[in-house]
Amino acid sequence: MAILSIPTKNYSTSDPKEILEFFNARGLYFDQWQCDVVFEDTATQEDILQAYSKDLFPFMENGGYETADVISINSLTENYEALRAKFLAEHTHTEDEIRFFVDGQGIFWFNLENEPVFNLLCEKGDLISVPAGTKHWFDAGESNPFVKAIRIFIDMSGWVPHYTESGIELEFKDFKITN
Ligand code: KMT
Ligand code: NI
Repeated sequence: MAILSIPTKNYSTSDPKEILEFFNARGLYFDQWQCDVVFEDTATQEDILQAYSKDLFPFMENGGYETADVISINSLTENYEALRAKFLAEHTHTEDEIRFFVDGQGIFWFNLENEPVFNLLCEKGDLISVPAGTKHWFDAGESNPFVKAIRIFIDMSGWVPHYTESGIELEFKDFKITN
C-alpha cells in the first residue's frame, strides 16, 4: 500500500483516494493492481509479466507501450551502492517512467515546479508513472534493498537518466516514513 509524504509540511497519507487525487491534480498517474499470485524466488520475468497480464497488457495497449521487463533488486544485488547512486540523484527521462511494484518497496521523490518536494512509498500492487521531463529520484534504502517491479517502456532508450546536478536529494537523505 502506497504512502504519500510531504516532508516539509509534516504531511502523509496512505488513503489511495487522496493519493490518486493528489497525483491526478499534478498530471501524475497512480493506480493499484490486484493479483493473488505468490511468486517463488525462482519465478522468471515471464511468469511475473504473465501473472499481471489482465491489467498489464490492456495498459500497454492503451498507452502505446511496446516493452515490459522486471527489475529485481535485493541484498544479493552486486554493486548495489552504485545502482542506488544512479537512481538517487535528481534526474529526468525523455519518456514516462512507469513502474509497477510486484513486491518489496521503494520511495519515488518528486520535485515539481512551485511545489514542495513530495514522495510516494511504493509497495506491492502500486503502479506509478513519472511523466517525461519530471524531476525525480528513487531510493530503495541504504541496506537490505528489496524491489521487484515491472518496468514498462515505449522505447527502452528513453530511460537514460539526465541528471539535474541540483543536489536537492541531499536535503532529504535523512527522511523516514512516519505514517
Ligand atoms: C529511475 O529511473 O529512477 C528508476 O528506474 C527507479 C528504479 S526502478 C524501481
Ligand atoms: Ni528515473
